[in-house]
Amino acid sequence: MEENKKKRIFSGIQPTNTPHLGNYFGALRNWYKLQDDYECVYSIVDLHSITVRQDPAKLRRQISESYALLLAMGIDPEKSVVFVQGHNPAHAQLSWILSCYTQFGELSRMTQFKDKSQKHADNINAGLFTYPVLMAADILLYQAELVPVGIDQKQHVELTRNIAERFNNLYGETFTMPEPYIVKSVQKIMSLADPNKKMSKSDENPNAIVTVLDDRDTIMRKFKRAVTDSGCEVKRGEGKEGIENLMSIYGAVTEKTFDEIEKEFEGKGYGDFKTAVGEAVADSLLPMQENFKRIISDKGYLEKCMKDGAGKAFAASRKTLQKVNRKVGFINL
Ligand code: ATP
Ligand code: LTN
Repeated sequence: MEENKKKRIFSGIQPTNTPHLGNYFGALRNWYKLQDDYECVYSIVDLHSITVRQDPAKLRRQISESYALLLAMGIDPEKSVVFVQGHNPAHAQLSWILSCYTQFGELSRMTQFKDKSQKHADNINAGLFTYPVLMAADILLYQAELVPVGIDQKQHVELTRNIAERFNNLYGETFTMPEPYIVKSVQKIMSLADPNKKMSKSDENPNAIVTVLDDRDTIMRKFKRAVTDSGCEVKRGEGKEGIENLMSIYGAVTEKTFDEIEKEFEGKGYGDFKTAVGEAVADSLLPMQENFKRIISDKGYLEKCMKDGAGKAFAASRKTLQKVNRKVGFINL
């Protein structure tokens, strides 16, 4: 009997800083939810992170912490492949090959490149420019069908599809066509300091971000200070982006709809609402924070998981790399 094969999923997160609520609700929480129904491959993308200057000691710590966080949020290394990108050399190899099938003009149109080269005008390096090709290699190496990401990464997944299609047209069916998997209600969590900007790990203002490791007092303080408007009704509407953002966060935690939230807070002010959001977030993060403390202090376990993950990732990607090598005319030994 034909085995009912599960669809393959790939996603990655940069170990640039502690993940925030945008990363968590927009992407990471879905990684956890998907692992029973899909064959999942999840990566800490260290190679991507050095497109922006990193402090080496801090980066090393962040890689371990990001890895431990994935386990702490319930991603099971026995069920899913969890690995550090740089531990599988196939990513850099395929990335080089695919860069020869990607046009300069295509990469110039990427909004993340445009944003980041403005932000880091003193270091517009070639890696920042070819970043999306490495991301395409990540996805295509594992023949992933779905890529759970926030909406800001949709353009990169579309470029991945273009590269895959071009390669398939030239050499015959080689890569599976990936689709982005974006959860609509939390596709973009905004900064608490400026609700017109996305919450971003690289924001210099610590009050703009709630990280998944912030303690209860910090979470409550940041939500109390969150920028809203001069009104007082907990409702969506013109000029109420700050409140709407808090409603999305509250909805993400409690799984309540906007309408339900508006009803719940009818007749109550912003103060009460902000306290409720803070408490709901702090309560929901607590179990993960406790798991994290346990896992990060067990270096032996972490290293074993990383090693096993790297081995599984290498095994899962080997066939694709060999196929690509053969198609372009290289010799596989
Ligand atoms: P940086 O600011 O350093 O670029 P980032 O905050 O965008 O980092 P990434 O590591 O690039 O974080 O993203 C990890 C995942 O989180 C991606 O799938 C991305 O789409 C998603 N994501 C990032 N920011 C948000 C946000 N504000 N809302 C929803 N999803 C987000
Ligand atoms: N570019 C992504 C991180 C990333 C990724 C990937 C996401 C690297 N490789 C492959 C999905 C699939 C980001 O900045 N969030």
